Amino acid sequence: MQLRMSYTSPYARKCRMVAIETGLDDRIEMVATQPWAADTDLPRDNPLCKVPALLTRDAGTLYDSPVICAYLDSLHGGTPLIPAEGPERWRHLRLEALADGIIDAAVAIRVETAMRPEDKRWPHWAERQHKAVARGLDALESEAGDWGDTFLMGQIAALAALGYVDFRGILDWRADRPALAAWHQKAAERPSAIATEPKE
Ligand SMILES: N[C@@H](CCC(=O)N[C@@H](CS)C(=O)NCC(=O)O)C(=O)O
Repeated sequence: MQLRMSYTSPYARKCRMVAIETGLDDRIEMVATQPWAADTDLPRDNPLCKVPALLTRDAGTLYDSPVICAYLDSLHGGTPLIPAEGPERWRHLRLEALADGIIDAAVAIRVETAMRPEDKRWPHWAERQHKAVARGLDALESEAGDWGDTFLMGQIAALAALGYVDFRGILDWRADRPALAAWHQKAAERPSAIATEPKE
């Protein structure tokens, strides 16, 4: 399999962490791809021109990150990262959606501040995204105290979201969210987290 990814993308980081946590990383070749490059051939594999995209033998090319994570989770014989059924399944899929939403808002802030020409910026839009990040992190704070050592899909996505918020300096979140900060400090020491830390 080949994963078209970038080393800064939090969405790709979710997939890379899932690959490591499930022992599939040896079967996946990382193909660094810059989706914003003018001459990129990425639309050949993902018409949306976004990373990540996973090229597989049996299922064609897959996107986006929740689909890729679910596919990888179907390939191994260990404990599923997405529980197969019951309330836990929906808890983890909801947590992933929450974390992805935090990432969406953080990426929008990044685009607004680092890429959009200054005369085209819309402060109201940026403020909405900042509020979404803050509320999303508050929601994670309300649950993180119960996570203990559990590290399944919801926690993987949460770690990717927090890592990106830190990497881009979006929000100084720790002081008001002690349970999440304590959880993050420990979870960030996992080999899958260390191996996938965002870098330019
Ligand atoms: N919902 C998608 C989002 C993917 C995404 O937005 N990736 C960013 C990189 S962090 C990208 O490729 N952006 C290029 C663009 O928006 O044109 C997923 O979960 O995979």
